[in-house]
Amino acid sequence: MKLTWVIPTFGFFSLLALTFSCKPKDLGTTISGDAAAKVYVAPGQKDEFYSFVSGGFNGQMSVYGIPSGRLLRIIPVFSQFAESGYGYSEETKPMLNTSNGFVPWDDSHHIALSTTKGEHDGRWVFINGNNTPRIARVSLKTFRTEEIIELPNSGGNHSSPFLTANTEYAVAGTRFSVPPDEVADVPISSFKENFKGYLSFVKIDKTSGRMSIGFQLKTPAVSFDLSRCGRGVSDGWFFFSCYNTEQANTLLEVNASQKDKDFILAVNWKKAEEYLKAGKGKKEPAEYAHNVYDERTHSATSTMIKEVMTLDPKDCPDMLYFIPCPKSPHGCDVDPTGEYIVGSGKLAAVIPVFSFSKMQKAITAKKFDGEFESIPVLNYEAVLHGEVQKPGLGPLHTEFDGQGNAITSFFVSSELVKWNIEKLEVLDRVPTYYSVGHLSIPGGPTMKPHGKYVIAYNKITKDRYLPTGPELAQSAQLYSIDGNKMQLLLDFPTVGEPHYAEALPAALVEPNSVKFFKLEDNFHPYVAKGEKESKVVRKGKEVHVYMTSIRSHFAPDNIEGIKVGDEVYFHVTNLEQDWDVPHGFAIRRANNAEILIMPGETCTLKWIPSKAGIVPMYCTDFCSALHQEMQGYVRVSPANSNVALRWGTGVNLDEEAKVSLK
Ligand code: RUQ
Ligand code: CUA
Repeated sequence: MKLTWVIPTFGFFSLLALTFSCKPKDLGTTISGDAAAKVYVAPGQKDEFYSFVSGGFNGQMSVYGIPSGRLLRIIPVFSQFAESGYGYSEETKPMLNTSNGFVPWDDSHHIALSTTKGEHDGRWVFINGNNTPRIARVSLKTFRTEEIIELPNSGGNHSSPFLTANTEYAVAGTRFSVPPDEVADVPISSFKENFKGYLSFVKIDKTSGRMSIGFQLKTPAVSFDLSRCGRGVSDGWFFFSCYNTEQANTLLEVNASQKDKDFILAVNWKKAEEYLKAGKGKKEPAEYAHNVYDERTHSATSTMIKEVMTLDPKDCPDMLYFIPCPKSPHGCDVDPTGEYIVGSGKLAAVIPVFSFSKMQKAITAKKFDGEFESIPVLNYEAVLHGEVQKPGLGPLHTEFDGQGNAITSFFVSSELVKWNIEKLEVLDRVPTYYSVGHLSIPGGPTMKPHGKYVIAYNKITKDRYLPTGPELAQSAQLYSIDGNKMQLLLDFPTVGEPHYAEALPAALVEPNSVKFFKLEDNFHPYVAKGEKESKVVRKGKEVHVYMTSIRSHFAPDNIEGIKVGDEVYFHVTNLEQDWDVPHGFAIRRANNAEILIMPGETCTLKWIPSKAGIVPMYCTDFCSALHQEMQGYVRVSPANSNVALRWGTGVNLDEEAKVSLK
């Protein structure tokens, strides 16, 4: 490998940063006359696409309608979320459990919509937890996080989650190589001996979507950045961009930018499966949480798993190959046919496009340029389809329009560039306002892009919107791509920092959307399926309130006999059996949160009264004209009092209250 650009390279990038402000010259305020009509979704009309957008450092996912850019929902995944009580209710707390205990906030980057035969199937959306390495699965029926699995031996789960064409696996590559969890305490300077890269292959059950770690590949210690699976001709393969092949452990901005070329790692995962079957895997000790939300009990459980299957490439020849790729590649994207693999070297001056069939030939003919830690390095020229010349500065990500073209985002030169994959010719470029990271074409990463629009997800959006103090909204920009020229149609602010986003036709999701949960299918251990079943049960200091809510009262709404220091659980079942009639529940002096209960669901708020007195509780979600009347009282008595436990709704407790026998 050439080492020509050692110092000049660092200078080159700094120079880029200095000379190119991220702000294009024209402010992009003049857009053509019919732009508004193209994104106008009239009142009462619905959008054509759902777009699932990562919330970045907020650890959530948000859902927008496209083309209007209207925010429809925020789905909490890796962070507590006050709007729904996620991570606050007793039922959802286990979702945020990890080998490091309860973690209420994470950073998310990449969205992955499930596919069947390489096309969107509208079943699930996956997203990564970056800091505490995890993958989550969200149901597109309920728009709720159903499952989270932690990944051992990983640090910074960035290259994640990427799905195989039939959603057999979600894969995840570690961004920070680290020593295996079991060998944790080593000198940092022993990077080359002790650190490893780990690629996790998380199996996904065909019907239930349930995740389990199939195996982890132990690879040389590099930083895995992004990935895509093969499809069509390259089905059975995975491609991961890697940087820091210098294996630096300090000042990476210089030390990991030394080499002229880093790598794309090509993984034959079908072969890995064969090696596993042949008994080449090793079970190693590990510790990671697997959290599952069960729709029947409306509750999550967290299980700690103690071992993981690993495969060492040393025992598995012909499974991994390195493709040299200029220079610190970020995005690694595979075109809809599966033949072309696009590496976006964020410090490179060209976009290299690799050919899968050439790669196969090069492997057979053993056209290798040596090895990197015993993994063959393919000859660059032998696997190269060609390079896109002068595409722009700082290429990051590429999506496909399904018409044989690719569109790449350029962070440094702040633009989207469209180019032809076969001919490698630049066809069109448009400015973005300002620094674009990811981009998204509906269906763009699948075998059948839906096309029509490209959305640029921009950072550093100075003066694009009304100022809001030191922090500004990040911005999505929607362009039409169905004409010859890309045309800017709309700006809309986003929640958090959008990294990746993926959009699919509403028709794949809308018909399956759950309207409410059937009460008869509610198997929550503390459900009350009617007001008659509402009750208060004391077990020592623990008090369980089996409460119901219906427009516009709670049962019970008067409770006495609660004592200071009790551990009170309000298990509220929403008896409504109609769409969009949630009830909320809040009680004074709760130091946890409020809860929001969907029709047919049971949700639990834990409350430890700290003072004697009369404590009001009420519904927090405007549910009827008499919402303001939806309230009640709890009498809290001193710890040593002998006020009887009694409760009711619409009765005088002194005359006809229900009294607990316990
Ligand atoms: S990475 S720009 Cu995770 Cu490109 Cu967001
Ligand atoms: Cu129930 Cu407001």
